[in-house]
Amino acid sequence: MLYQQLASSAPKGASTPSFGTIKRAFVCPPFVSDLATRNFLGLPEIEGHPDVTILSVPYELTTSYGQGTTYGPKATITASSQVELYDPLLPEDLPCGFKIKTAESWSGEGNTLREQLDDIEKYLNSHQNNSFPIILGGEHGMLPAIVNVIGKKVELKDLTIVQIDAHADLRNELDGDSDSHACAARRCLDLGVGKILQIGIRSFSREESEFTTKDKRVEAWLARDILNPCGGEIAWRKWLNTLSEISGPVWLTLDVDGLDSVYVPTTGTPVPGGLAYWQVVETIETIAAAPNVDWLGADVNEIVPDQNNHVTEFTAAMLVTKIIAAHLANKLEEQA
Ligand SMILES: [Mn+2]
Repeated sequence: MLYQQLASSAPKGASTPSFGTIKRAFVCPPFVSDLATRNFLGLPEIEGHPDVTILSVPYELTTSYGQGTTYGPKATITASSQVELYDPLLPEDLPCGFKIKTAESWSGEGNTLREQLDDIEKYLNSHQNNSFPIILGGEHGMLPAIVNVIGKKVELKDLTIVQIDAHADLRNELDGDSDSHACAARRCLDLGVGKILQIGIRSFSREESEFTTKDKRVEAWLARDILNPCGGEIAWRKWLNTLSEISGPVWLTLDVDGLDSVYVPTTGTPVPGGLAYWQVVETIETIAAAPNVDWLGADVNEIVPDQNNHVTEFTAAMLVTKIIAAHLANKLEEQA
């Protein structure tokens, strides 16, 4: 798809993507088939009830630095056509006898931030069908809309959100805006979420640091502690143990900037000193394998493609594939 076409399909209010002189646009590689840009992993269309649904929310209004997350979902789906269908967790290649559906993208209705978040909620509600949802973003500001939808299924006080992120996203407001992506986790607590476990955090304000210390609903695992050459491994094992011991419903929110900027060079706010790719994989696999967890789904957000560097969307596509494989491995175990 041409950059111009994508720009015209961008949500109202999203500004022209720019990052210094680099154009933040997604230009489809020339040899990619139509199916590859439409369906995750380039899989054929399915009939009947899906086991996994890939949803696209190209939402961007409050990104504070680099822009272009609005092109993230499409770029991730296209990149996924190059991801291997083999995963060691599964006895057969993906889709491993299951049905994976890539839904039509959210179209960006609404003139204000609030209206757009309400419209995202409507879109997510229209795809509530007992399949496992994976939501591609778009910016992290969509998280409270997702939580509102989850709140229709489970008591939010019982919900644990596992947040992979460079930022705490616990500000009460940013630039006078309480719906900013920088406030996403704080708004989830306001909605009644019982627990937020954060990993990879390394960029936060004094206000956020004090909030985390005071509010027992938030546990922040700082990147500096888990990656420390002295004792980092011990902290990392504690993190994995904490995940294994979660009981009840879990939602995974994966802001790709939680990974080190090497893996996500074009995300909105790339931050050095972050998680390794394999640490994110291990986090996903540990949530999936936790004996008392009811894993409800995941969102993978802040994906910003670039014309000259496809690493960010490939990282996202591979992690989404891992989420699918880990979920389906669980399903197979339940069926056994
Ligand atoms: Mn975030």
